[in-house]
Amino acid sequence: MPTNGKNDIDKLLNNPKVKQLTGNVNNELADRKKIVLEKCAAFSKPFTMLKEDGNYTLKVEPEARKCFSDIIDHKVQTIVGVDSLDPSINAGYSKKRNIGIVFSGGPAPGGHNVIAGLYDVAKKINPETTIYGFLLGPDGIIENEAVEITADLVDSYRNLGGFGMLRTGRTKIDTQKKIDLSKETCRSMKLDALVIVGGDDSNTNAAFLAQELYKDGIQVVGVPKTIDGDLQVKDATGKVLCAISFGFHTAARAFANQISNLCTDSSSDVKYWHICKVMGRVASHLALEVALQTHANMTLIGEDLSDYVNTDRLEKAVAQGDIDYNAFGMTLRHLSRVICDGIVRRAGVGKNYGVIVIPEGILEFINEIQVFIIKLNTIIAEYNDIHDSDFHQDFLTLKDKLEFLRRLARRAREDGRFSIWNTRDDDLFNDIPAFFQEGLLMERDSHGNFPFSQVETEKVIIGMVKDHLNTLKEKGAYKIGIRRSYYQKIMEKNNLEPEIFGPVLFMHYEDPEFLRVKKSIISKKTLKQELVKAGLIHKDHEIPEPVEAIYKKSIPKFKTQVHFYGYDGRGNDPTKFDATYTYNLGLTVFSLIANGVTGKMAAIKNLEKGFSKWEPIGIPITPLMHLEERKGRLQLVLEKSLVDVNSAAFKVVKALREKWLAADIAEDHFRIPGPITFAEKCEEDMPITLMLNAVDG
Ligand code: FBP
Repeated sequence: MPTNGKNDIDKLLNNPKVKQLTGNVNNELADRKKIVLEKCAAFSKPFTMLKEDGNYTLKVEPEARKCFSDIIDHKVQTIVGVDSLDPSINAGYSKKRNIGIVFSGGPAPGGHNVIAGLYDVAKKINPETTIYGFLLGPDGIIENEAVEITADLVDSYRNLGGFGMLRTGRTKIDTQKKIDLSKETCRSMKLDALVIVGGDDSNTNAAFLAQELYKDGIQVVGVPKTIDGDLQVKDATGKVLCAISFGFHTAARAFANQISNLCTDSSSDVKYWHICKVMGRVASHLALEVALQTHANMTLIGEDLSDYVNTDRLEKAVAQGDIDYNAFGMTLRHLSRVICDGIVRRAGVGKNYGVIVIPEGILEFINEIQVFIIKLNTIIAEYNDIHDSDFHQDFLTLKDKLEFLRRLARRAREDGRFSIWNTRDDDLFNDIPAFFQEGLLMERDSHGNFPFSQVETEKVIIGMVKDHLNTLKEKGAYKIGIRRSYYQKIMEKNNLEPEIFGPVLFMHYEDPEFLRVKKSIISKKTLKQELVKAGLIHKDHEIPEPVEAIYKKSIPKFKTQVHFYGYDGRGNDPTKFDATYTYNLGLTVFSLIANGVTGKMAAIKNLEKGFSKWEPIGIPITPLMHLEERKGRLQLVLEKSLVDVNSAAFKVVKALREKWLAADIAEDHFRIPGPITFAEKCEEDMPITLMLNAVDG
């Protein structure tokens, strides 16, 4: 009987087992959503109050005082739990509210739990309170696009990664028109409070909106989000208020897992160098944490490079009674030499493989590139201002952009006062590869940030590394070390005397472990010359096969695999640390709102000391602001926290750098971080960076 194909497939698809196997939600995910997270001690009480904390010193930038007159003098406040409130206070605390929340900037694991925490407590205090979620980031506020957040919506995203519930965007509310439209939205929705979940730029935006909406009585509270980990808050004396933004731990763990797998693969297959670029637009916190999690062979840290001083150059200049400013900070060329040195040394002990971690924002710390970035930022911003147009629309191709720059260089030649782009800049810029020129000229985001994630940083660096390795190879300085026992075995098997050939072939034949072919032997021809010179073969004879085989084994091939870790880790479900942190941030947000706060960032103090010591606080944003060059102009922004080269975490990585490079006969020292799990006991329950920085002495 002929089978009815459609009926068969329908039957198969309706089979309960097939349905379960092909459903969107697996059991583990379903369980994850149901996990109830611990609350900080302050939230175990029915209500909260705020206590001013006078232990912190905040230094105010005079310009900020002018811009934020109503909120600039706010202080750090600690949230304390209380059993009851005075009825007059309770009326305000527990009133029905409309609260809007928005995600801003790149996604970060844990964002949904901020909403879950806020929703749970707000509804508990007053079930008539409504939480609205603005869609697609700040555009949702400007264009009044919002959804009401319901219990079902919260439950379907609890403990899950991404910002899928509301999605996100990078628009900056920076013009009077956008500010007016945002105010209009808040007023028409009768919002009591607006919550901005974002990084340094978005919290900067939150402060400006807090001031703008102050007279309307609409509160604005920020939440520290960014996988980059560069939103950390210390007071003027260095006391930590917020050790890390949420999302950092998860992203770092996700990157570390992948990179650790590469460590395993590369030390098994022993033929590739894996080049891993990891996100972090400017700061290298993620790379530093990945180094601690994986012990990859080499990890570059941007902040370390700018701290670099070429002492040889400096001493030479000092001896001549001069100062060599080029001795400060690392150049691309020097960086490529440092990488080559590690590769060559590992090859010398037979390890022609390994893993290198490169932070996405590394170029920001290389002087010559930084100069280009600043100059081009200014040029593009000025062009847009003067012409009331868009540089990238007006100059579509790289050729057009280069021609525009050439015209600027010509202008500089004719007009001495015009110095932003001179002939030297133009010549240097024309020396770099086209793909990199294109990268440096890429469109900045609405905050004026350079789009590092879109530039093939690793390609630039590895291109230079490859070139230099080729030079070293030609000079005979890049060779794979041959295990002494292997050499002896091959020679003896072929009835050749290892002790006779050894001193002719190798430079330090006395080395008990690894033998390096002499520098002068860089081809079959030079190999034969050495053998003939030593009288081991006649010039008309062939090189003995095993000798040639040993020589061939010493020739390195630098084979690379390039990886980018960013968006993948950013989309991971949160670690228990991030899930708990963000849920408590949501509770903190409500507490700040219910206690009448505006212009503050919700934060958890003592993150680095473990959950039992976590303390929810409100940090005033405006006293943290400083003036920074953006889009060619000085603007008030929250300062990005870079890796502190004097921190314990960095010092530890620096001290263990040589060990992890493992350019010796020992095994590699790779560390397997283990899977990200919600289980009670996991290997480490917070970023290693935080734990190290909290270690005394
Ligand atoms: P946020 O600071 O907005 O959280 O974003 C950080 C980040 O993930 C960087 O690490 C990366 O450089 C950038 O976003 C990528 O931007 P985009 O998502 O626009 O490609």
